[in-house]
Amino acid sequence: MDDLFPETRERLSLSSGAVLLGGFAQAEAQALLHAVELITQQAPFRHYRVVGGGRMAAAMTACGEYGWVSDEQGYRYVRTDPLTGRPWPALPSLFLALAGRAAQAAGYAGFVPQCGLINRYAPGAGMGPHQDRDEHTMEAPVVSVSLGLSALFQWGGARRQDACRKVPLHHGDVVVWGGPSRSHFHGVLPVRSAQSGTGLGCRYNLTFRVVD
Ligand code: MD3
Ligand code: FE
Repeated sequence: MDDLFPETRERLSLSSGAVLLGGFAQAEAQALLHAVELITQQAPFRHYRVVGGGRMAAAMTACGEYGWVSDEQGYRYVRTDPLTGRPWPALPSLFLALAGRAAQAAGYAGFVPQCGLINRYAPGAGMGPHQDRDEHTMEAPVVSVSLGLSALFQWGGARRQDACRKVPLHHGDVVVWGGPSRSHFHGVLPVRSAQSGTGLGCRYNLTFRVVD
């Protein structure tokens, strides 16, 4: 999955409000990963249970005013990390600034996230098609940043049965999901190793969200 023509990926409108900013976070990638490392010292990665049994293939943690969790009460945003009983670590200013700049570049001014959700995919891990609708407001876009191993993102439509398009996401890519795209189905095919030249053994995805 080498990126032979990165210039053609610089800015790509996926559909109805979603904009791929290829390599937008590349220059900051190491700093972002360092910030992730610091966050996970306070709020370690964990595998949540999924409704219906089993556990999520991606390990997760969060920072900011809210974190997303899955427990016996279902999927929801909470202010306290259930693993530690402490508030989630603060959103680093690096995250806030990047999310704001990316949203701005995609046409969404004044984006101030309340949650930075961090997903870690070991080789073989993916995420089945789903909608993100646990936030109490769907007005704001979601900003996502891909780091480490590449992945094939599955981009669907407003209905589960709508056709999916496969979009490769590479180290440093940022996607802003606003407007109608905000409620579209999406997923991640199982990540394969040996897809990246970053030297990282996993894929990391940061998503920045407004919750309420
Ligand atoms: C489109 N994460 O955390 S990021 C998730 O790569 C999630 O870890 C995937 O789906 C990942 O919920 C995909 C891209 C993404 C994130 C949120 C969205 C696309 C989205 C919300 C609405 C529409
Ligand atoms: Fe999602």
